[in-house]
Amino acid sequence: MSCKVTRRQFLQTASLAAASFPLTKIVSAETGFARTASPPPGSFEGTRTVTGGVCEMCFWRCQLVGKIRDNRLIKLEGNPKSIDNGKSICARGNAGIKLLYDPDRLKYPLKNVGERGNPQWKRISWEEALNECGARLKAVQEKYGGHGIAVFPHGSSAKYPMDFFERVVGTPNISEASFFQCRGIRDSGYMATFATAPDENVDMANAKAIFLLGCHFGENVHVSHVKRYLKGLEKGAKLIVVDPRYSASAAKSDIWVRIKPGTDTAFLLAVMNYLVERDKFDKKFVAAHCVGFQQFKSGISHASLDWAAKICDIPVQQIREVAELLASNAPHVAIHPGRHVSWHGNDFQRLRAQACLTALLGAVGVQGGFVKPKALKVKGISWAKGGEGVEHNLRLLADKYPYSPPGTPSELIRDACLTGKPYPIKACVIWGQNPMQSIPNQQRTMDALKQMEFVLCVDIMPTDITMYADILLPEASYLERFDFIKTGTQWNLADKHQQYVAPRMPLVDAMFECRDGVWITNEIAKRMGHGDKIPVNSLEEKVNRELGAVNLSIDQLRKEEGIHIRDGQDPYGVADDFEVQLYNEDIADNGYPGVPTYIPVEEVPKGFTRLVYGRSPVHTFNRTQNNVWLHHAMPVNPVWLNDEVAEKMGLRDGDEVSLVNSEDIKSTTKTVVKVTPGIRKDIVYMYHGYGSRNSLLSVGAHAGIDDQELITKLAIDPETGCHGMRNNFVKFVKDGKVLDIPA
Ligand SMILES: Nc1nc2c(c(=O)[nH]1)N[C@H]1C(S)=C(S)[C@@H](COP(=O)(O)OP(=O)(O)OC[C@H]3O[C@@H](n4cnc5c(=O)[nH]c(N)nc54)[C@H](O)[C@@H]3O)O[C@H]1N2
Ligand SMILES: Nc1nc2c(c(=O)[nH]1)N[C@H]1C(S)=C(S)[C@@H](COP(=O)(O)OP(=O)(O)OC[C@H]3O[C@@H](n4cnc5c(=O)[nH]c(N)nc54)[C@H](O)[C@@H]3O)O[C@H]1N2
Ligand code: SF4
Ligand SMILES: [Mo]
Repeated sequence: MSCKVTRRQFLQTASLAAASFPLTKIVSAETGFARTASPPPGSFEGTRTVTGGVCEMCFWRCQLVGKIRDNRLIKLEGNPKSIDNGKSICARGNAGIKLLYDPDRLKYPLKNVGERGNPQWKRISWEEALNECGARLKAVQEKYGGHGIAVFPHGSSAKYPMDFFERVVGTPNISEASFFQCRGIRDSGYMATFATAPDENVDMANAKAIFLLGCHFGENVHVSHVKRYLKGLEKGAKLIVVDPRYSASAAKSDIWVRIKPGTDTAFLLAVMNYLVERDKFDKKFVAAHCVGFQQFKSGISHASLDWAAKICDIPVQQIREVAELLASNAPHVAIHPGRHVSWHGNDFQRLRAQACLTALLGAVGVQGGFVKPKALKVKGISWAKGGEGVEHNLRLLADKYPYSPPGTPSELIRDACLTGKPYPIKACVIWGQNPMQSIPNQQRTMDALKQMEFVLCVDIMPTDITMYADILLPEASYLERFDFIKTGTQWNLADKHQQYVAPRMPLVDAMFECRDGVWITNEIAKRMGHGDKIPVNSLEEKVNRELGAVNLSIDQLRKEEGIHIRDGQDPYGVADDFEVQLYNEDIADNGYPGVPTYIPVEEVPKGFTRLVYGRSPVHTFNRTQNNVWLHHAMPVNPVWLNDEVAEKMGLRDGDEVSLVNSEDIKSTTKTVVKVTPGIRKDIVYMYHGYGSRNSLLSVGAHAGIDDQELITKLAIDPETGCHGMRNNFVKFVKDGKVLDIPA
């Protein structure tokens, strides 16, 4: 397959859908907002441009400008000054307008006068809401201690409240989705190998070969990252994609390895063993930087091509081809570390193997390889430390998960909630996370929430999780608030290395009664008796003081169109003391394999198929489901089914189905079948984030199937405590009849 793709053609795929939806118009009785599905008017006459926006439709934080007419934001664009995303933003970034003016947004504080999970909302004043939050959180703290509270944060605005609960209230039960269901294992796996976390800064733009394990760029979209990938392809890099599905990246690949899910570590071990046995590894790099080579070599010596081919269900020849292609392009190979890596509960070992492969190829600190470009550090101002300390940390108490990412594994928190051991957890603060859809086994989440004495949610939309709040507070959206200071680097410009600083500045004033997170946290802190410890009085002051520490200010940034650019440093080169633990003694001492090891995952039971999920190119998880532009681009999440299997089952493209899993949990909503040769016969695939159950979402509710509803079997990664989510098995239900999946 060729990889002759231009950047334009590629970005078209993502933007096409967003541009071609039908015209519909719904007017909300409550706000009078028109919900038009039409694109913004083509002419921007009479608009003024506001700079300083930073997108948070996802967490890549592209820099934005907004076009404003009649006090209304009518268009978002990439900030032309940006050396990161440039003028480009993705379909989701564009559609931020429709989040801002979504009639269903949370507008004022609400109190649940019904039940958790089946709420009835009563509008209350901020004063009443904050008094209740303060009093009830304080009561739980007094009765159970700081560790009687759990926090589920996500996103830039959640850091300040998270620090308050951790450092001042003494809450060790903090679980971020980005760590325990996303990329935490990657960071831990690389830390245990390279002593540094990878970021995604692998130098794809300058690589001769790019190796993607499960990453599917084009569906997974982070603008500047995708640009680096495309730049590499345009310059002729070979592309290897390991994926059970013919993904957007597989479609551009030179080698597509249609691997059996869960077996990637076996594949990596065989590639590495082949390189070692044939002396095709970087001996100089290994001698200079790697420890434990002999143990490593003997530890992987069983991994023959035949052994792996059988386990991975792929041709022997293909593994050899991959190894040869990597070796012949080394060291300029980009072994991508991945991002969502919580797959099967055997993931830490796979991430270690990926890091080891990178080292064997000497692909560190070189063009095309693993690099660590240095961005300017802007230190955040936050609460001073001084809570109860770590002795109550669940993770430490249980003496479990020595390689856990920062925070506490979500499962340990739910265990404590449900058993009261080692201590009860009786209040919960959920801020920018939707644990209903981000954490597997929804029943356990519901049960954990139901036993709480108090649940606070701070969000911008009504979602599946907000239905469990006692008090629900409306935060200002990312277009209406100061916030996070984004820093980064650009090292692909011809001989020029640059870095930038871009604080989030509001493009419009906050609407309704929405308030920012610093204000909300401070007001709660005062009412919990911690007013004396407040580190900063407003979000604007916080950002201004943080900028001050690097000789900048909000005023200065306004003059600089929202982005300050400085000279950067050459990211290439390897420090003399950079050390790679091919064999990690500490891991072995903790009772886990010290050499990367393949651990088999549960096989698909007869009559079922494995449920696999991933990113939709036009949505971010669940958070964008009510966005009318994005909804029109992809209203449901079709379930991909292999064509031969479909034929045997009598299913046709577009058939309406629901799914039932091997624990007899049935999806509460339906979707359609997508029949395709581009998927293995032993899996089905769907986009994550659909199937919201909150009826207040007038666009997104009940559209498509929520994959998380069907992910009930837990697979905990033994080294890290993170959740593996791809060991669940389903059957189809059509017209009320359960259909077995043929062998
Ligand atoms: N089954 C399954 N589970 C997964 C994944 C998967 O693919 N499949 N993906 C995993 C990954 S990679 C990740 S990163 C996580 C994502 O997990 P989450 O970040 O929890 O994802 P969302 O479901 O989008 O929920 C986000 C919540 O934050 C709210 N929100 C959005 N913006 C703001 C804001 O500015 N302020 C506040 N206060 N709230 C806001 C949204 O309305 C929503 O309620 O999920 C993980 N879990
Ligand atoms: N459009 C869009 N882009 C996003 C996001 C978004 O919500 N929307 N979210 C961002 C975030 S927070 C994250 S973490 C990243 C996630 O993006 P990725 O890290 O790319 O993760 P997923 O989307 O979960 O990846 C799913 C891919 O893995 C393949 N796969 C499934 N099982 C296996 C297996 O066992 N082995 C192999 N080799 N492959 C397998 C699937 O077929 C699919 O192609 O995307 C980021 N970018
Ligand atoms: S990748 Fe898209 S959604 Fe994410 S920050 Fe950039 S423009 Fe926004
Ligand atoms: Mo993620």
